[in-house]
Amino acid sequence: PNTLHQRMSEIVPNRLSDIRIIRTKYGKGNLGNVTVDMAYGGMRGIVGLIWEVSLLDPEKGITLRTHSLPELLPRLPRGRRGSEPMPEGMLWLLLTGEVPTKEEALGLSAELAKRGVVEPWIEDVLDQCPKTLHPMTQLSYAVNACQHSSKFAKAYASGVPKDTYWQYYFEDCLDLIAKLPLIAARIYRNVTRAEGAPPVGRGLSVDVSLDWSGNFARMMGFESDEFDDMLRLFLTIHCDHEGGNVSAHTCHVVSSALADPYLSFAACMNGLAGPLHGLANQECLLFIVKMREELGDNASNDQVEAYVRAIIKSGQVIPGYGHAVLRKTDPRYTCQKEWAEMHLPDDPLLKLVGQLFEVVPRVLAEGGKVKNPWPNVDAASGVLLNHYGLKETNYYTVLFGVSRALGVLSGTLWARICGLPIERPKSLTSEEVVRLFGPE
Ligand code: FCX
Repeated sequence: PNTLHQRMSEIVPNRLSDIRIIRTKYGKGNLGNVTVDMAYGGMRGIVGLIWEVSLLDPEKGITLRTHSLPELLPRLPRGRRGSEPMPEGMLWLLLTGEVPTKEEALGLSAELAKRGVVEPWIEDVLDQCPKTLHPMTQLSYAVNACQHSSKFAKAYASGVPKDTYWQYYFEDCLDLIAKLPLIAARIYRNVTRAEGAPPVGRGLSVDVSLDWSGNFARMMGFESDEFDDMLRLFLTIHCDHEGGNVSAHTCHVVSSALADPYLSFAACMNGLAGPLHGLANQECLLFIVKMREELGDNASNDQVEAYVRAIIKSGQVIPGYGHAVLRKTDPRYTCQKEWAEMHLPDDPLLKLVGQLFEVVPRVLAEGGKVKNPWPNVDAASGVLLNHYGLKETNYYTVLFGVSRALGVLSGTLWARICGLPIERPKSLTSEEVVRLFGPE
């Protein structure tokens, strides 16, 4: 079968010629007006980015290379073990636009396993982190450190031609994706070790007979096939959500200065660690667990509603609900909820997830302030992880981050393939707004 690099080398020239035609034909097309409110309002609705690998529709949710999630999941190849798609297949799709064959996905899996090594001093650095250092901080720290072996940074410094940049970028992206399970599993083992126990030390390594996700699960210390499948699903569906969200956009802007994939992705992880973005999956499980502690296992919908109203009244948000772009239930929530209903129907936390779905959208919709009252990707994921024994909520965003690497590095690599320039939108001061629009 084709390797990913071979296939990319065939696709890139054709795609670049398509893009040249698109720009010649439509380059002067108008993408909309920008108002002062949009500039103050988090740039909502301003179209200002090209992100080749995915597109978010407010009603239908994410499309990955034109495929909706429910249509794509059954089509992605399964590995030698398990019944859920291999995230490697998603990576192939995002980079090439083509659903890979099973052989191609397995080939990519083997290639990632071969590349999955981390310099020993970086392992030592992680072992020296205090257990109390947030796992996302440790992740960002380790990814930055891996920049030491960036092939792109070295090639750039040696003056390679611009049209070959993407080849080195590609190498770094695959190396980084391959290293992530090892890095993230080490962080997990260190933060969950018993009080007084030594850190992981030597001896954690990738098994070349396992897939990317299987390796990750095994190195974290999880052994069951069902956990492996749940992780495959999690890592496949959290990969990308078009280019303007905080993590993807951060990766894109940092990389536009030709910072290598390690530096760009570490910055992206710092954005994902914000509570309004990726950290919401941690917040979400904490919210559900606390609600259960207060209301018990047989709470009525009326009690759940009163609880939710009190939280909103105190000025807090309901984690797992709302979205900046989506205006319907997130399909990523739906597929996790369906998995949970099939595999853990009696989990008491799942019952609360269902009750929240019955109550929260109606409550949030009152008054019309919240633009999307429906659940997002984070509303169900914590319950799945918790069910299989992954109970350390402050680790959840690391799992999100490992998955996000597939999407943001694919989107960013395509930005380098297209030779997009350094990003530099114009900003204004408030005085300038008055000068432009106000009375003399
Ligand atoms: N609970 C309570 N209030 C909410 C709310 C929620 N879940 N979602 C939005 N609101 C409030 C906002 O706080 C804002 O209030 P303000 O005007 O007093 O500041 C108002 O409704 C309008 O916000 P809206 O335009 O609908 O939403 P934004 O685009 O500003 O923000 C997020 C979108 C996702 C940040 C917001 O809905 C939120 O805070 N949700 C809870 C946190 C969460 O689940 N984040 C994860 C999102 C995502 F899936 C991810 O990135 O991982």
